Amino acid sequence: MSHEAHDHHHDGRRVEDFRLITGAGKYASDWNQPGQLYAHFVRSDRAHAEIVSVNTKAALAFPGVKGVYTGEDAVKAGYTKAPHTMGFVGKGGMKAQGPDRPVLAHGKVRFVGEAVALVVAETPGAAHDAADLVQVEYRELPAVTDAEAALEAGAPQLSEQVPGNLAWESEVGDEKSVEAAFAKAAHITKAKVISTRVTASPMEPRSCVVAYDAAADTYRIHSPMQGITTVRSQLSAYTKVPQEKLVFEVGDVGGGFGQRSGAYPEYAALMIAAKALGKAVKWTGTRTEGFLTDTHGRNMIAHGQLALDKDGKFLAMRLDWIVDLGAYLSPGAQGHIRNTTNCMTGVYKIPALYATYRIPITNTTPIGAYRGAGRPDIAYTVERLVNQAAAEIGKDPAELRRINFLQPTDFPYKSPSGGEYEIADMPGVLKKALALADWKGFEKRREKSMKAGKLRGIGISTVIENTGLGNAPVDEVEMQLDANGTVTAFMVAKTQGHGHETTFGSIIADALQIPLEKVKIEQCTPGTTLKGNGTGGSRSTVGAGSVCHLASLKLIEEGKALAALELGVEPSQVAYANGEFKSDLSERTLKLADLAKQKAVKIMADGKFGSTYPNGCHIAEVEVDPDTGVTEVVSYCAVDDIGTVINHAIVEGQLHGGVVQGAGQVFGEKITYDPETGQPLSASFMDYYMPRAGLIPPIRGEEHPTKSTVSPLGVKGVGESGCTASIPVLVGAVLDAVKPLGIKNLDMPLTPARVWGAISRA
Ligand code: MCN
Repeated sequence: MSHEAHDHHHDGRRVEDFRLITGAGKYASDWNQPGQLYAHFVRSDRAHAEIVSVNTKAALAFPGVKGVYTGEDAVKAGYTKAPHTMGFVGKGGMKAQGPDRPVLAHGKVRFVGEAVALVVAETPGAAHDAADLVQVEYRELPAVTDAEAALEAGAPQLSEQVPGNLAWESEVGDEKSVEAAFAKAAHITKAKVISTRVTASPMEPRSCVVAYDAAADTYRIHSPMQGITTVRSQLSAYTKVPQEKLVFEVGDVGGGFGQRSGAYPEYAALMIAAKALGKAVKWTGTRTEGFLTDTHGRNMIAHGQLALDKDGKFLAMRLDWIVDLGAYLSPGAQGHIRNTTNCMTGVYKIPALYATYRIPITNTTPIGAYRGAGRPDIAYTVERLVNQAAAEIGKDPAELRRINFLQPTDFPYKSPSGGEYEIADMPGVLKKALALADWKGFEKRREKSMKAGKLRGIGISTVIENTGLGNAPVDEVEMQLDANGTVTAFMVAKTQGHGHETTFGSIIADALQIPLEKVKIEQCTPGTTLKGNGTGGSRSTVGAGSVCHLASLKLIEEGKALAALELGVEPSQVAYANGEFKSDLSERTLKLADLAKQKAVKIMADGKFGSTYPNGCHIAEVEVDPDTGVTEVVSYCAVDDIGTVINHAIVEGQLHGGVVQGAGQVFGEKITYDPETGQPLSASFMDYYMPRAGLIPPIRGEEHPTKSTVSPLGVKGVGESGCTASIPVLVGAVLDAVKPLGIKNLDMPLTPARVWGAISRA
């Protein structure tokens, strides 16, 4: 995507990068408090067990140790109910029910890695060594780590609060009309689609420093997070400490990907210790702790059915979902339901829909938001069904899509599952993508690959996703104009590497027609009372970004009023351009800075926007080596509609990152548990795959914007688009490559061993 920067005041390069790549960033573990102590967590090495006793004597006697805290301390503090956001009403009025989660395990451990005790000492080494001396006696219980197994009769029962291990059950759509449509279908496609359990692996491990101020009875908390508001309200719900007593400090964040959006129990445990010891307590998580305890993502199983008429028109879809949320309902769990439901019928006209959901609990790490949070899972399911249907009825998958697309005239469109798509042009997106990828020339390329001994396949996905909507009542931006002409915008969204300083800065610089250097973005200032959503759900640009625009317009209006006073004219007689106020009735011009000479000019703006629906068509080609099962992605094309683009380079980066993150899941990433013992078998990068730079060739991309009607800037989100589209397209390409061998189904991860195994059997 080579484009000029949207903003003509700078070259489009990210303004934060110099700081970040020269080591001048400040991440959670760079925060230190005078006299701080160091924490180490004792973690469960059992998947499911009763805690018979926790003996802390030897640990307490270890030199340098200041305190050891256990589940009893957590229960005494009343820190026992982890918040979760599964507020939807399910089948028969059912409310989601999970086991209570004490901050430190009490009575029982429910997954390997669960924190059982907290050791605090003068040095990190002493805390670590002493932690080894904490003796936990367990009575082991049978564990279940597989979602389907957990729901079977006779499965180990994990919680009295959750009969049959079923935390929630629900349905959407109209069962009767779906039955009727299936009864008259000319063809029915059935598939079991598994979106594997993965983890986000941000560069910065989870870490936290908590200081307690006894005089003010406040906690100061440093931690990597995706925004203050969610974490603050959740931690307050967990601990019953009022929100205004929790002051968060967050500097740079080394990646979040959804995993840094919620309040983790460790933070509350550190609060207990900081208060008891009267000293700041610092914990820096290790990578393995991350694998074990940072919320995992995806982990859904869908039994899908698609009914088609004789011409290939879609009649109805049926889905049976199992969404395993792990040992406890995590704060971010709701997204998995909301986002899968919202775009359940994808970009297609599917008149009848019926879906059932079941959420089991298992002895595994809790599941939370992970880049897409349900959006890639539903897109993968629908696209697998569409591709398989095309193969079964012998139709070109692009053509099958074209005849079933929602048409531009169908928008705004209300989907059978309640999504309200604003605008899209799927036929236009498809046409561009087919041309870009030279879809028609594929057979020739396939033959050429065949001559070289390779199986070539092509994949296509056409997807849509909901972005923008958040739980906060409004997104607020406070704007301050200073005497040196600097405009600072304050908000509670939080960049984790996305480049908000550049994009939000340029939204303001554009509206005010001033250089980007004159704009400062301040996110999540400690103690802020601003309302707004954190960064997640690809909502920041639609939300906070749009309000940056509105705030700038408001500043101009406010400025006109102030300038009018100075110039002795009416505000309506003042014009604004390029940082200057002028009036035909006055010789003088006033600069923005002049308005703030006496005191800073401050304004507040807010906005509440609905969901926006970015969409796109990705096409990829792969070559599979039948002798080794190794897949090479040889071409990747992406046409995306994300509405107005603020910064092309950043958007390209977001898409690229998302595509590769999806590719990671497709080709190797998978969290695995031993089914017998419930032990995780992938708790380090020795046994968990990471996509490398060479996995995806340079992406050939084009934009196909339809302006969002939801945001005053016309923007749609982009942060999750890449992985939503790339998972189905890459799996589809591999399946297409092995199709001539009669292989119809392969589940992720498509490792060389798995692909080779399937080829050998075929
Ligand atoms: N942008 C733009 N024009 C648009 C839309 C977006 O220039 N029309 C820019 C934005 O201004 C922003 C970036 O693209 O700089 C992403 O914007 P947006 O789609 O609004 O998403 P958010 O800023 O809300 O980011 C959240 C999203 C999610 S949900 C995950 S998960 C994710 C992702 O972004 N995590 C990331 N991308 C990530 N990128 C990095 N580097 N690190 C993460 O943790």
